[in-house]
Amino acid sequence: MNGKSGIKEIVLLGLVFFFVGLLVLPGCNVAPEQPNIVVIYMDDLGYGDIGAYGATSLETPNIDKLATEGIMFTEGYATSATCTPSRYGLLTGMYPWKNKNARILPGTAPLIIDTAQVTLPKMLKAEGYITGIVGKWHLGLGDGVVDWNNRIGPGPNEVGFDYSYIMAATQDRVPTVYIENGYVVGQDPEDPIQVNYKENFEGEPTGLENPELLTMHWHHGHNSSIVNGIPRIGYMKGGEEAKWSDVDMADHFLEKAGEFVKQHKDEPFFLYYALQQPHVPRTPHPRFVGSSGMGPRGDVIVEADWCVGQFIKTLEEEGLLENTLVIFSSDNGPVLNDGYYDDAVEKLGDHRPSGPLRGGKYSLFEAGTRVPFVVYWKGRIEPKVSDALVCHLDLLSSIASLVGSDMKGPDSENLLDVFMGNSEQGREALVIEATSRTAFRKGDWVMIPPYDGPAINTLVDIELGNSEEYQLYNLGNDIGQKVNLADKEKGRLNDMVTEYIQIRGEDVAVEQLILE
Ligand code: NG6
Ligand code: CA
Repeated sequence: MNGKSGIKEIVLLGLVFFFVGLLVLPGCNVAPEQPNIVVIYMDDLGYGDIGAYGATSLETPNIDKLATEGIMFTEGYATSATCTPSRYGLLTGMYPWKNKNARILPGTAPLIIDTAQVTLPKMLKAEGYITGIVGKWHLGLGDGVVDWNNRIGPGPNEVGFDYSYIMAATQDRVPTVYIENGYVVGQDPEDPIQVNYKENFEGEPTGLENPELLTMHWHHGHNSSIVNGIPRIGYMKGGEEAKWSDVDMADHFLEKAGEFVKQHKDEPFFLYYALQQPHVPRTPHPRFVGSSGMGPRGDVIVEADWCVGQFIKTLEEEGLLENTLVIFSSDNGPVLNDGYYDDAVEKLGDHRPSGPLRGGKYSLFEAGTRVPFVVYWKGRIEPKVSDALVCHLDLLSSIASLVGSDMKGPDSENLLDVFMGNSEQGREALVIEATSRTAFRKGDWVMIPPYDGPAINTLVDIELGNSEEYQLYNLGNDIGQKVNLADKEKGRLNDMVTEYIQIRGEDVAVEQLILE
């Protein structure tokens, strides 16, 4: 080898080492992996509802195990304090307040995700994953008029799910039937299903007019059609054979989730397992009745915890646990009386579903959106408690980064290092939402702009966060949002309002801008 080519080779070798180094250095692009991905999503489970997050009067050993053996985020947020917008944010990586239709939907609402939009399942499907949803949907179905007796679409299958086994909206809304890949399960052409949210079908009993038929009584709303003795929101006729059994719902979804896993154990899969608990109506299977001593709300949390344990056991038995990234969270904060007399308030004892946080479901205060948020991957993620600021929004871009996709959600930050436990650098800022109102979190501080409307929703007994004044809290030393520092911290307040308006857009600016 002559001198010149020797130098060339050394330079080339150096370059090779440099690029190989880039690949293996922590924080740099690591070769993509394809673990199975499971999102276990609860409905209305509060920050304080599980043992690992501080509950002492409720036992949730299976969820606690995920939290203590995975990363337990103490500052993990849903995008919204109600279901539809929250799930919209999770699946699309886009702030729900950017879509005016992302608000609590009736069972007849059209699909609110654009079929051209990037979604978490679509991104994974493009990377070769089989994708499935089992459980609550609540993002609308169809494009205006739905015939429940034919194929119902567009729906989950048109926004990225290969397989769907869902309830259309909520357990308290009609239609009270399961829908598999767009078809009502057990649909009988001789007994067609009709659904109407405005008026009843002639001769059909209602919760309002037929209290004698009820096994559960309504407190507010929930006085339309009666199914299984439970009055619902909306009217439904027909489909007798197809109607679900409320007390069997948890077992049913668990079985479907398990079937999906077993069927697809040999290929990378994504499963969105969206449990219905502890949303109303709370209908524990008889074997869980009385299990919590707290009435149906506690009982269905114990039931859900059992489901989570069984589901993880299935992953384990199939030899998949070490190759599955599990994310556990809840769509929004807790509520006790959400429209039925079910002893949730009366039997609460000293349990605090919101933990140390103020507010609850529907609220702009912390308990509305700050939720249990756990990331677990056996053998891969080291256990820890993290106080990095993370949001469901971020899962799309972070998981994309894990599997080697360059798709991103519009508002989704790539926090893969945080979710894998290698960094504490979460988001710097986040806009949270509650029933179409928004607030702004930056660092430890949260700013809630003035809103009209009652301070408390007296029906559900939850502080909503409305005030004529700006509110500014330092969550670093005031997690319960007790001291409003808006007057004392004028400079910070101004900065936060300015940044918030930049993110939210000028339409919110006019009434909310502070003028000194
Ligand atoms: C409310 C319902 C409540 C619950 C909620 C949706 C009434 C009076 N209240 O309108 O019971 O169904 O919608 O909850 O009807 S969520 O978790 O799906 O957002
Ligand atoms: Ca919910």
